Amino acid sequence: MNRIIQANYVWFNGKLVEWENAKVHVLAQGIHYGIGVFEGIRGYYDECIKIFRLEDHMRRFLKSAKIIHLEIPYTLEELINGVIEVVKANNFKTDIYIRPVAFRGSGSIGVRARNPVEVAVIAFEYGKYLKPTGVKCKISSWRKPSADSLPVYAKIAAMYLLYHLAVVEANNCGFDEAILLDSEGYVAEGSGENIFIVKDEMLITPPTYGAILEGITRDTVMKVAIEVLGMKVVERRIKREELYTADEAFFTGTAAEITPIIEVDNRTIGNGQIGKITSQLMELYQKIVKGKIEKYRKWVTEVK
Ligand code: PY5
Repeated sequence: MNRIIQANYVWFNGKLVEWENAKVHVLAQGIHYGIGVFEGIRGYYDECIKIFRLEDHMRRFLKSAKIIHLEIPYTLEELINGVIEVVKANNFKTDIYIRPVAFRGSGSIGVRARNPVEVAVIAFEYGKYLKPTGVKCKISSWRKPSADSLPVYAKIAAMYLLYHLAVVEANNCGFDEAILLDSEGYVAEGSGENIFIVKDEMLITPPTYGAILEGITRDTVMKVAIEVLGMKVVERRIKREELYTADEAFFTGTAAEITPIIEVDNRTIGNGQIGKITSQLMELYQKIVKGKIEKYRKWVTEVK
């Protein structure tokens, strides 16, 4: 999990620079106050790199930036081309992760200052994020703030201190991952994933009007469950007890893909193995991200 990340080139403020030269001044507001936004995108190597839902991620990137007043000096098209350019330049031959990031740089000091915005796209070789055989989770003592405390819809850098605290707490207690409740005590999401439970063959996930990031993998899974598996999918609040007693539970996220949850707060979920529906969705997801299912090929950008 704590691998050293490296590649040859980074797309930095509109052009390719060598990895070693993609540097930022220590006065950057992004460092001091977390004034920044980012994305996480996966590219799968299957004869060429296939980027999953690139446009959707870059649209969310621009929306997150708009919400926090970050003026990104590039269009959607330029950003998409930047991603493709850096992926091509690095000539990857394995699965990759792509991290677009934008933040306020250096210049002035203080939260009032609106220093120039810096934009980068970092791409690197990457494997699994969480154990695909299933994770043991702890309900965090840190709660996801409500929508009037921080913009929960935006993928903002500052929010990730919360997730860092939650996951470090979980790890220190011997768990693989944290699950955060919202300010009212309902299940919100993982430290970098949305969450689903299966109950009576039905898929249930917290609603987007709640305190969650509107995940792109979440959207993928909901569509696939309805359109391919013919399942009923319900967006509603989930009580902590419902999670403990679910038939199956899993996380969704770009990095986590679909990760089975096999234990929460020392309660075994289902029979402690990967559930039937979870495993069907995992299998379908791996085909979809590689463009193997015609209906969803529109989500895949091939980089040649
Ligand atoms: N919720 C949170 C808090 C997230 O950070 C993420 C993505 C998701 C949900 C899932 O969103 P999506 O399906 O659109 O990816 N997390 C990042 C990722 O690349 C990693 C952050 C460390 O998966």
